[in-house]
Amino acid sequence: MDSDADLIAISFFSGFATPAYQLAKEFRKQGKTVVAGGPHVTYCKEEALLWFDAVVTGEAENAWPQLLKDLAAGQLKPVYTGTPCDMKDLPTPRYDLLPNRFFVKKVIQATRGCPFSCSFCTVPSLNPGFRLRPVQDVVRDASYDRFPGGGSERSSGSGTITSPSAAPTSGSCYVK
Ligand code: B12
Ligand code: SF4
Repeated sequence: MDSDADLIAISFFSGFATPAYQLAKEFRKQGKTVVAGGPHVTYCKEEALLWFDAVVTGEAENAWPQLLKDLAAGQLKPVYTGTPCDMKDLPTPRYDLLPNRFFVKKVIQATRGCPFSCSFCTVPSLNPGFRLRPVQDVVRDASYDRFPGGGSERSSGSGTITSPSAAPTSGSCYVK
């Protein structure tokens, strides 16, 4: 809980909503501005707003810069509505910032969305359409090796693999 951050941003699945709300409460007690995004917040924003200063629904890429500008101007709004983003030129994540307790640090995103529409699944509405990142961007992310100590984090190549020709499966399409 010790942090000198100006802004605390939390991402969580529905199953972790209760501990995420408790975290938000503790950070707000310290006077921090606390915001959230992700699947649960997207579908339960009124509930989340009881605990957070602001929520971002949908995809963050198009909404996050405005949130930061508003925060800097002291004009944070309660809700920012993200829209499906262009998958070209997404920056490489700062994998090196993840703490060592992460089992696999280098999780690489190649596609977003899904060509299917299973009724129970968050993906068709949270990440509409089926979008691919340019191959060179994915290769750039895969080549990231700026880990502390100079070594390259070896990952088992986990990722979400979906293609228009794949058969729908129950649950998220995750292949290791
Ligand atoms: C990869 C993945 C995993 C991997 C994670 C590997 C890792 N090291 O990170 C593994 C296999 C471990 C996993 C496990 C589980 N998963 Co999972 N997983 C996914 C998957 C396929 C991709 C998530 C991802 O990283 N996407 C890439 C990022 C960039 O996209 P994103 O998360 O959508 O985030 C965007 C927005 O949501 C938003 N956003 C998200 N967070 C935040 C935070 C802030 C502050 C802001 C502003 C915006 C924001 O901006 C982002 C960029 O646009 C999704 C399905 C999907 N295709 O989205 C399911 C999904 C997230 N998983 C889900 C579930 C249920 C689980 C499990 C609980 C399953 C289980 N019963 O065990 C476990 C929980 C494990 C745990 N302890 O946390 C559900 C969550 C549903 C819900 N209502 O919350 C999803 C949505 C699948 C589904 N369709 O139902 N998962
Ligand atoms: S469960 Fe799998 S196949 Fe069905 S919509 Fe979700 S990601 Fe696509």
